[in-house]
Amino acid sequence: MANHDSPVPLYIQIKDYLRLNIQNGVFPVNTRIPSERRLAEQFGVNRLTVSKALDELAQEGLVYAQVGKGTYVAPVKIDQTLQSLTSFSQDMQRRGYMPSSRVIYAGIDPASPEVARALSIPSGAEVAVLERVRLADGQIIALEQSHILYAVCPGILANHDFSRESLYHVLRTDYRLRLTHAHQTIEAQVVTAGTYQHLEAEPGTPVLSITRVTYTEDNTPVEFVRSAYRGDRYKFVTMLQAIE
Ligand code: 16G
Repeated sequence: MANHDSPVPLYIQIKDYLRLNIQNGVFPVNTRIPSERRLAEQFGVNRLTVSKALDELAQEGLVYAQVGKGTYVAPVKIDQTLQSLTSFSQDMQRRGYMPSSRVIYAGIDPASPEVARALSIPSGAEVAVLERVRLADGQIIALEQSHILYAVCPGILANHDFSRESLYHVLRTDYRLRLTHAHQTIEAQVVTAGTYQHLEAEPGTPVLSITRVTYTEDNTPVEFVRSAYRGDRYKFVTMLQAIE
């Protein structure tokens, strides 16, 4: 039952109750939460109040509605935790810079054993390889070599100009891939002479080497990226939250 005398609005009380139960695992990921009608009865409120609570939880990415079936608990969103899964273009735009790219290589190649392992495909399977120098306001920030599972994006290199277009935008809009999470490692490294040349940086300058495997909603690895960010021009910022 909701506390009708509390200064906390009823829909917030319902939101808090649902959020707590989602966080505690009482309502596990991808299971249905009680119906609007049940919640309205349980809290002694009208269905509009419950519906407002559910709408807001959906906007916050905690639940999603399945038409005709009900409301389900959403998988944990990366951006609710520590970092968001952003593309270079989004990342730069958010920081107020104009992103651009120079394409160094674009081709459909057989996957090397390392790439094949990362993407869980057989060695030699086709991957679209895209190597780009990434710039912000005309300044070189990084060199990136992406390997994308070609089976999920046939024709991608022939139909797009990645010196202008965002890879994630194309994967999301043209190929309808829902890129939801990624596994990323970052380490400080001295890189090859060729990489320094592309970065137009003095050999020995600190570089952040990043590898990322990006997954779609159903956990399919679709992208394996190796990148080198100029340590003097780029830093990673992470928000940390106490575990209660
Ligand atoms: C980011 C990603 C990279 C992705 C690229 C797409 C890291 C370390 N890497 O740079 O995996 O391929 O964005 O950028 O953050 P785009 O959509 O702007 O082409």
